[in-house]
Amino acid sequence: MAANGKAATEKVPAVANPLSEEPTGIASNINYHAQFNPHFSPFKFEPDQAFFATAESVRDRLIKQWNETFLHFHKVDPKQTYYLSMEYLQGRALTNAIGNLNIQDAYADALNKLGHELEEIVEQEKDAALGNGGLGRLASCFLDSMATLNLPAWGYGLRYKYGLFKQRITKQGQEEIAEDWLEKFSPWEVVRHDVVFPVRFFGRVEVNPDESRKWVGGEVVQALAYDVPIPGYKTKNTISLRLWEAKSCAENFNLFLFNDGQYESAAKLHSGAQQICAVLYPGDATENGKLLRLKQQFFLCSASLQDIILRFKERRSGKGSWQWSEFPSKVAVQLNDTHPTLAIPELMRLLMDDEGLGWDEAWDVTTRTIAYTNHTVLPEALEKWSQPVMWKLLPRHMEIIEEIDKRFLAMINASRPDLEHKLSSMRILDHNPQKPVVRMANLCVVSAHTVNGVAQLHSDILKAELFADFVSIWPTKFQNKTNGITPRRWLHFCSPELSNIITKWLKTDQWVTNLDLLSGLQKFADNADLQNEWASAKMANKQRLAQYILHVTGVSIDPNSLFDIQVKRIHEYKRQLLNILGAIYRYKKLKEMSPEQRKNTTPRTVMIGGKAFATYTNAKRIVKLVNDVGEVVNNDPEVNSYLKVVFVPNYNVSVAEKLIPGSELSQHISTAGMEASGTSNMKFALNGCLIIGTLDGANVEIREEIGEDNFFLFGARADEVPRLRKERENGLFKPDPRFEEAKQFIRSGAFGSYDYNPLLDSLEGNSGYGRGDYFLVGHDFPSYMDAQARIDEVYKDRKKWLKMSILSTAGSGKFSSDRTIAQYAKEIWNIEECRVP
Ligand code: HBZ
Repeated sequence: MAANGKAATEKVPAVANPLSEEPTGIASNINYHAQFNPHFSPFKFEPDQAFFATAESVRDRLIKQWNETFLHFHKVDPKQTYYLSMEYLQGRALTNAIGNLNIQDAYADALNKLGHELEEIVEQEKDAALGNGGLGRLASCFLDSMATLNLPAWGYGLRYKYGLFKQRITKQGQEEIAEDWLEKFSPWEVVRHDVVFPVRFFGRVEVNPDESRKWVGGEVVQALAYDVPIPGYKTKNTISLRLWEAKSCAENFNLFLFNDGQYESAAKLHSGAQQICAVLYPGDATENGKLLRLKQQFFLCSASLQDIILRFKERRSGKGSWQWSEFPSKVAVQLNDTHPTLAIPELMRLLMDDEGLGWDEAWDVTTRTIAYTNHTVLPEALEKWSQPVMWKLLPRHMEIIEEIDKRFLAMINASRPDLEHKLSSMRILDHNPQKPVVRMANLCVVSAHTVNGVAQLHSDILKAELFADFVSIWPTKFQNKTNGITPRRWLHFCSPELSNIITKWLKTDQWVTNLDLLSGLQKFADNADLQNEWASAKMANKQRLAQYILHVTGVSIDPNSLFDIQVKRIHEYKRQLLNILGAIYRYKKLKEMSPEQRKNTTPRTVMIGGKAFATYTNAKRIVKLVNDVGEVVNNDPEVNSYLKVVFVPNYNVSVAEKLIPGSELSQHISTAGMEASGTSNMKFALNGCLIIGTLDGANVEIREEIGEDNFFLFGARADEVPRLRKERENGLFKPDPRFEEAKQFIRSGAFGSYDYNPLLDSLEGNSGYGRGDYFLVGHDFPSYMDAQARIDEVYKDRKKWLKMSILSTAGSGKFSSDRTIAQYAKEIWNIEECRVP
């Protein structure tokens, strides 16, 4: 039943006019889907059903643009980019789709006619969380920009049944629950039963009389395509995210065994195939389910490359004769970190064994096609695959990798004898007898035409450290592409109030696709009218956020307090522990103050959210600590009007869309040199939120852009970190008394009886990463607290704070993913706009 209590389906006729732009026509079309969708009873029209019907009606119009885009690309046959990523964090799609199509108002009216509110319907959608964190969300922002810039580009990924887990907070801390995002179905995907490719595992290599080779035997799994439309903003161009699902073929079901009553054996190959896309790999540097993960990676690479090659042939054959050497002028493949590295030997195999090219020709095509992005310097996140496992699963690919390694070795020996002593660390194959492995990053660096980092500092570190020896061989191979975020999702749609104010003051809405225009706000930063409008938009967002926090945690927070937020994966290098230790110290001092003294402090609400990997013990302890601190502080009537500490449960894309617009201060406080870029820092800054941060990742560039006076800087610089760690090891570190006091307060049991000693011990002596306080929480604590004290003071000066807030937004133009993608297009992919007329 509709929200207004009437069976709305009776009032509005069901007419399928998928392209109607006015509310009545849209309402009819929604109604049509509500009545004829086989998944629901036509007699009900409750919010979830209304969501699916609305989404399907939007999909109708997307499909039209999508087909036109596909046909246009086919006709023009431009060079096209294929983005290969094991992760996409798409979040919800409805607001984004109607926003990009510029039909939000008509849809809101249409839903009203049907007795629903758009805001309520939007909340029915489950997040598509096919990613772990920053790397996956970056891929999704990139797709939005590729479509918006009218670039011929597609994404390829895997259709996991279970994406990132749902986080539930209990007395014990974090609990992980499988999240079935496809529980009902996804209204956005279109299954392509005609797009199926075989993917082989295991088996053996046969050598033919002419020395050519063939990979045979083993198991074959079918890759079935599901396409998700990705609309650009105010353009017809709608590109594809093609997600592969693994299927078994009927021959793999053993009817003989089944009839013999051996049901499990009969279905063994079948269920093996289903496992491949069952769950997203729990990323962020962990050891897990190695063989399955390797299978997933190969599955993505093999299916995608077969598809790409087929499309290349189809498009070329329409143009008369063609040659394989043209492939790199028609195809660019970008590897999102090393996870799809197997695309390199797989492309070589397809070209040599299936298409009959010789090594040199295949190598030339492959290396001119593939480029690689690195997203981390953390040693534990650099992928290394066991050689024996690889020989078993992918024998032909290991032959090819051996040959690449052999030729690389020969090249060095012939041309760079000075690097001979470096060869053992530069080689692709590490023949350490205890643990022989394939170094995937080295395979990428040797084979890709371009290697890039994701922020200037990170790219510099890659060149100076991780890949320094390779730089001396190929100095021009290495680039920087500072990350970006889509301004559509991360400002225009998630904060319509602020977006309207910006449009009003800039007298144009062009900033939505040309974010540099935001700099036009600089000259109004002191303007009292703008400041008042800005403050009231921020306040509205804070109030909405406060309602949300109350709803999900039961904690009531004061919208007049400073909203201080840190949301990201929980990891020791991201230093949520530094944040909570600071909050604990603040709490202790508040307790020691007189009521009069407290009145002079700046009231704060500290919000921390993020998921910890299930077996990362210290990360889970941090989650528990934040919750325990919140329990004590929020229930302490003496101080709880001056400080609240809230753990925001189940942080994901749609939660971020609620938090970021309501933020005033956000924390990006990783140990310098460890966060490759960070992207939430950009989202917060864009929304007028001030940053407290270290000189790490993209913080460096954000500070440059918005001005150092508008950034609360603290902590060691990346180039000081090695020395500080040494000093610490040698017992030369003298802790700040405030740091000792905060830790001691936890040890005293102020936050309950849970044993936090193992966590606190990681900040002392010889533990953690083998050395005490590897992440330098102790070293940075005093400068962090000093920066926090500056923040408290500045916040009291409303005008100054608002000016800094406006300047943050004004200085964020560089961090549009449109800028990032335009740079990839020009400087790496060599592709051009291909706009649907
Ligand atoms: O990529 C992140 C970086 O930590 C962050 O600084 C950067 O902004 C972002 C986009 O460039 N890296 C990840 O998110 N990494 C993973 O999620 C990951 C996933 C699977 C793995 C290893 C890491 O096996």
